[in-house]
Amino acid sequence: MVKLCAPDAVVLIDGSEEQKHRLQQEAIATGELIELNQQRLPGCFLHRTAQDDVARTEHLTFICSKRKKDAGPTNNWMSPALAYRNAKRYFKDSMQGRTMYVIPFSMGPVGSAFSKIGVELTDSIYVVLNMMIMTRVGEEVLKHLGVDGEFTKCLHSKAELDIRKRLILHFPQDNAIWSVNSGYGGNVLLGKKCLSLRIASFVAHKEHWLAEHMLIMGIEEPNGRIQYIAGAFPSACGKTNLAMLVPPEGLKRKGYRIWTVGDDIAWMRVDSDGSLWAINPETGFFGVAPGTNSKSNLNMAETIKKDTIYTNVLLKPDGTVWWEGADGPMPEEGIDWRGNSWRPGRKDDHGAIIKGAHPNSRFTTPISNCPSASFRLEQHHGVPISAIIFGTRRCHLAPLVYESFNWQHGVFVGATMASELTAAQVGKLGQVRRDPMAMLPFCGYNMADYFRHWLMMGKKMSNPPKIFHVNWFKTDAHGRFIWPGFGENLRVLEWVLDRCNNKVSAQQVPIGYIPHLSDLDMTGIRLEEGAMKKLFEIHKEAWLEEFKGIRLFFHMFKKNLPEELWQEFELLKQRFHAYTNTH
Ligand code: OXD
Ligand code: MN
Repeated sequence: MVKLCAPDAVVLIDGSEEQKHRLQQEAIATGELIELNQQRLPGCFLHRTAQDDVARTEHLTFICSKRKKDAGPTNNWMSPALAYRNAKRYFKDSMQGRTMYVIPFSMGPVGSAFSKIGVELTDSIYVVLNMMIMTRVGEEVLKHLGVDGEFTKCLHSKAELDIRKRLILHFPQDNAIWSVNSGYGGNVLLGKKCLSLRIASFVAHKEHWLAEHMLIMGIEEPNGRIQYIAGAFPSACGKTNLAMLVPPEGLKRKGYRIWTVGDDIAWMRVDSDGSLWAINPETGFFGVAPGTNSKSNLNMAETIKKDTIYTNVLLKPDGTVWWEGADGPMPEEGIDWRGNSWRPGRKDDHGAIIKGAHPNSRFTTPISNCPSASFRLEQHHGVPISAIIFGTRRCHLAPLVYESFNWQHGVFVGATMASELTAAQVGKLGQVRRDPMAMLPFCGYNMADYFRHWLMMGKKMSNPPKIFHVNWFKTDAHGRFIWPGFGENLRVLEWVLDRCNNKVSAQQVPIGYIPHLSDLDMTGIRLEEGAMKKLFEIHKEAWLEEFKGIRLFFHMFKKNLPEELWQEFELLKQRFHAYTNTH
């Protein structure tokens, strides 16, 4: 790789504080990082990306399996030979005048049976410093790897940061990832989406475990019992907030405590007790800044006060940072994410208000700083999962919560997940996008095989987690959210755990089990008249309409779709056939 990229120097990242400090100073000197006010935000820095390099570029992301059908109909595919050839052109001499950093990293506690090792080569100090927050990095990893250990070979170069030459390539058969011409986290912190989801899902299929786009949280009752939930939600649907939820006033008397294990990725294995156990392979959060404040997420607001790298937020004159929806008043001036001088209310040439922070501006921050961080983060065997929840964003269709009938039906629920696009995404507002298990952009192999793998995993467990579906986003006739969300979501999780613990019965409807309303603790919360009824309405016509989308989606996989999913679809249709709108 040195021969290909031709760096001036090669530096091995040892994971030491001294080296980190040196790199921070170097990045400040080159302008890659801006040092923030160290009294107010100790250990914090700001970074700005190129203006066309602010989010994951799914259309430039490829699964380069030998056969196209192994990537499946939902992934972009390129043959390995062509992908290597194309990318080599961009990597050629790309590090001239730069240093190549060699980052040995472990996803998961070093030495755990869950964990996987990667080595990322990069010409970006920003990447090095972010990887030091997000993963376990350095000599300890190399020692564990030994001279002949298996590792994912990750190559990254900023090259020219040219979007026309950007490629994010995954070679599952070679256990390799090549990323070029980007500096955006999701494209370049190769331990995250690229290794821990796309490559890991491929490996997990072979090795009989699950690599999922899921948060992991523990809910502790006053008697000290902690139960863990894993939850898959599409990007930007509140996974991070849920993972570190603060119990609402009305439930305070019950003395719950929430433990955050992870906010984005879960690796799960069947243990000898027949249950599913999970680790979060990461050690940091790469969270969305806008909307984060001490009301929406108190634990995160505390976490990001130190040791944090901010990307594309507004810089205030006092050397602190701000974003739309941050705590405190809107600043009177600042430098926006593009590096331009900014004042509130200023408009661009099209008459749109210029934002201080990019809507996808981020912070990279260590989990260990989080007040709700689980004490089991370093435990090699992970935590046992009692329930899996699949969450979507639907204005009308899905009720606040329902439980699947069994594992196979739960897999169908996950496989048919879909969300309505929001203003933050490209596409028609309200348009539905299928996002099975929230893995559409992250599954490293054919999704039909992935569904089959999920079905098979259910058969391996004598005590599988129960599978639920939630939707925090139902709206009323005026387009307002009916459910307040945030901490109040604990009321729903409480019911989920009551079901896992066989404490309450439920009502059967065609899509699954929904709560008896009296089983949801609504102490201290007042919703509008009829709100609860609306939250649990099952609209036959709307579901019949939904079936068209499901059928189209399933047909994409042709004969490869597991028969069990067609069966579940049939059963669902039959249950609706016998159903009249009673709710
Ligand atoms: C993320 C994402 O950044 O899902 O976590 O896009
Ligand atoms: Mn994510």
